Formats: sequence, structure tokens, C-alpha cells
Amino acid sequence: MTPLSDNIVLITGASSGIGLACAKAFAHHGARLIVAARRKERLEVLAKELKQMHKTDSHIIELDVRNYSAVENAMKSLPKEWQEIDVLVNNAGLSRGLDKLYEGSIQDWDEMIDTNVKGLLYVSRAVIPGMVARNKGTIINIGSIAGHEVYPKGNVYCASKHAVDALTKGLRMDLVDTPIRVCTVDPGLVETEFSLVRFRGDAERAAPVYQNMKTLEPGDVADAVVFCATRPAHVQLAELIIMPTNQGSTTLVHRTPTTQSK
Ligand code: NDP
Ligand code: 8X3
Repeated sequence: MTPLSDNIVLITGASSGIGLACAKAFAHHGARLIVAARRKERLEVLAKELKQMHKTDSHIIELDVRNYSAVENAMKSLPKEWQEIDVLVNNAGLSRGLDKLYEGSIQDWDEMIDTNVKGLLYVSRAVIPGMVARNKGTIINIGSIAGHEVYPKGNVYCASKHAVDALTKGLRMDLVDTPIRVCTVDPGLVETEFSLVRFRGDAERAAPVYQNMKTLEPGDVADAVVFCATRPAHVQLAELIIMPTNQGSTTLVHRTPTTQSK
């Protein structure tokens, strides 16, 4: 097992859901954390909690991954003791809307592609050269089962996650002559703010997505992410698909009215 103590782990989208759970899981394993997201106040609460619980040192970056110059600047201005990133978790992402493609919103499309695809590229471009120079690192992208299957009205979100799958595979090829590992963790339904964001705060539309079934919890995905990072150095967990037991595919979910989602 590769120990994580004192490793520097950068997690994008650490203010909520899977990213936040990853921050807690890596902190539990003794890592030092760079946590990035737009909602800085949430990161501050998280950093305080991690300090209290695990004595974790955190470095907070208020960051919109869609802005390349902001990403580049954030990485270039890291204090010296935070510069040598060992693990990058490319997690920041979102869905917007659920519409037939020919009726979709251009703004929704731009947001998903700019965040899920270009944001992941921007952070990767800014961080990975340092890993290459140090000959060390693990990159874990958070994809989705939507990167393997398309579902009705999921067109652009699914395309963005198919792009994450392609970028992960391409990057793995580009780093094949280095010790740097490239992994993707691809979840099914996880109860987070994901659907609330998709439906722009409409809780009535978001709630049924997770009702009457036991979804994954963010911590379940974080366990898988930490598992990838802690394998021996010669083991590259290329792709890990993780779904709730009652999910068979993006479109097949078994729900029972008596099952609590949490
Ligand atoms: P949440 O909405 O709970 O969390 C999303 C995180 O991404 C937030 O921390 C948010 O932070 C951050 N984020 C969004 N846009 C940006 C941006 N422009 N710049 C920086 N950070 C950003 O959802 P999840 O935890 O569920 O989503 C995390 C990842 O998991 C996403 O990539 C999603 O596609 C993927 N996923 C989710 C599944 C699910 O069922 N929930 C299943 C499969 C994959 P802030 O708003 O503060 O910037
Ligand atoms: C999120 C999974 O199926 O809700 O990536 O789109 S799904």
C-alpha cells in the first residue's frame, strides 16, 4: 500500500458532495489538502473541521475552474510548501437541465462543457507538468456512468462525461513512460447537491432522483478514490465503476416505496 501521510492532495469541487467527502477521506489518511471551489466560505468551514478532527493542514483556493488564467495563477502562486502536488482529484463538475437536445439551453451546454471538460483540462494542464518534472503523481478523474452510457435528455452532460473518459485514456497514454498513474472513478447515483444544481435549486424536481432507493453516499465514492491513490506504485487502477446495488444502468433503477434513500 502507498501511504498518504504528508502527501499533498489537490481536490477540485471540495465544497460539496463527492469532493468534500474525498477531502475528509484523504485527511483521515494523513494527507495535506489543497481544496478548491468557488464557495470559499464552505472551504473555510471544511478546513477548520479537518484541522479539529485530524490536525490536517489545508490550503484553500477560491477558484472557478472554467477560467484558465485563474487556474494558472492559483497554481503558480502556491506557497512553496504546497507546490509539490502528489495527488490530483479532478472532481469539480455539474449537470444543468434535462432537455431534448434540440430544445436545450445554450447556457446550460456552455456551463457543462466549460466545467466538466475544459475545467478538468485547465487544472490538469497547470498541475501535471510539476508531476512530470518530479517523476511522481496520481491523477484521479471523477467521471460517471454517464461517460459509458447515454440516457434520454442527458445528451450534453453524458457527452461531457464521455469526454472525461476519452481524456483520461489519452492522458494515460501520454504518461505511459512515467511513474504517474491516471485513474478514473465513475459513479452511478450519489446523493449530493448534483440534482439540485441540475434543476437550478428546484428541490421538488431534484428529490425524486434519490427517492425510494439506497443511493451511494459521497463517502462511498471517496473510499474508491482513496483506494486508487493507496495502491502500490506499480498498480494503476485505470477505471473503477461504482453504482448503488439497486442501479443496473443509467436508466434502470429499482425503487421500493419503503426504502429510505439515506
Ligand atoms: P455537488 O454539486 O455536490 O458538488 C459539485 C462540486 O463541484 C462543488 O464543490 C462545486 O463547488 C464544484 N464546482 C462546480 N462548478 C465549479 C467551477 N466552475 N469551479 C470550481 N468548482 C466547481 O455534486 P457531486 O459531488 O455529485 O459532483 C462531483 C462530481 O461527481 C461531478 O464531476 C459530477 O459530474 C460527478 N458525478 C456525480 C454523480 C452523482 O450522482 N452525484 C454521479 C457521477 C458523477 P462550487 O459550487 O463551490 O464552486
Ligand atoms: C451523474 C450520474 O446518471 O445521474 O453523473 O447522470 S447520472
